[in-house]
Amino acid sequence: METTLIILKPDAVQRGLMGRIITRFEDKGLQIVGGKLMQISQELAAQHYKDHASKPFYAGLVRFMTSSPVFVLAIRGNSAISVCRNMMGATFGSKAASGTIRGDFGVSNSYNLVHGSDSPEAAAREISLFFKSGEVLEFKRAGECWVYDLSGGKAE
Ligand code: IDP
Ligand code: MG
Repeated sequence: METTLIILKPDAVQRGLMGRIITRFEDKGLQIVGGKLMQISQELAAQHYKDHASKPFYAGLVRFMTSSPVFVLAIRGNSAISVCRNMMGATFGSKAASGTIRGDFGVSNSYNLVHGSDSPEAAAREISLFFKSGEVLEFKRAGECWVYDLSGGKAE
């Protein structure tokens, strides 16, 4: 099982798309194990996007991400990191395939609705940036045995 950090970016919150995007992750069988509406500070944006600091789009990206509230989620599931990245689609809304979140809800290259961790290391780092200890929960879902084949003792 993996847990990944998903951010519904300011455009998703302002456009009233939070529910529809979260529903996609729930429909897939992924488990929401943390969530909150928050305003990202300059410092947090800089830490989160530190690998992009030298990119030409960095200043605009930080301005965008701090411009209005975001909804952050911790999402758990089998291969959750790659499953969520595939559901998000390519970075640019104009290039993202139909059927993906970015492909279905936008055409902008920078206002692309969602962030998702891209590796287990990034997921661990980003979850600890956005959630305090105790805010990401561990709980049994009633329907877990119909989301996964648990007959062999692990989730298949
Ligand atoms: P990702 O979000 O698909 O992982 P990254 O390359 O990590 O894409 O870029 C982080 C974010 O920076 C993107 O989601 C997008 O909002 C923004 N971004 C990336 N490349 C560009 C660009 O060329 N122009 C404008 N914004 C960009
Ligand atoms: Mg990235």
